[in-house]
Amino acid sequence: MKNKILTLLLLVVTVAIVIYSCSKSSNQQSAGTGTGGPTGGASVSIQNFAFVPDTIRIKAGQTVTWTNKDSAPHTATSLNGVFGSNNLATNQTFQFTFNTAGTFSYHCTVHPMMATAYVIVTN
Ligand SMILES: [Cu+2]
Repeated sequence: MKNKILTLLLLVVTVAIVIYSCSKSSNQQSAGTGTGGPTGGASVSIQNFAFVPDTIRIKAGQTVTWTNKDSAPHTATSLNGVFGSNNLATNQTFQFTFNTAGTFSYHCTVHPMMATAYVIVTN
């Protein structure tokens, strides 16, 4: 009888440890997916044929870095010619520094069906 209780106790502790370590590792994953670079810029991922996030706000003088997370090529191309990347392969990046305030809309020239995204620059 005492052995049964000890075995049960051991089982409960083991399950508790497994649940704790699982929740701990998922917390670490979500902590790593923040936006905003370390040097006062911002980062945009291009994934699943969308710019994520689709709207970012930065201060004049800050740099935006786009990273293509898809296997398909994409571009980040300003609608009014302010900036434009080449075709970005998987994990390739493109950077542009916005020195003037305004709202800059951009899209992907490879995929016209991809939604337009925005960089909002304030002073
Ligand atoms: Cu694209």
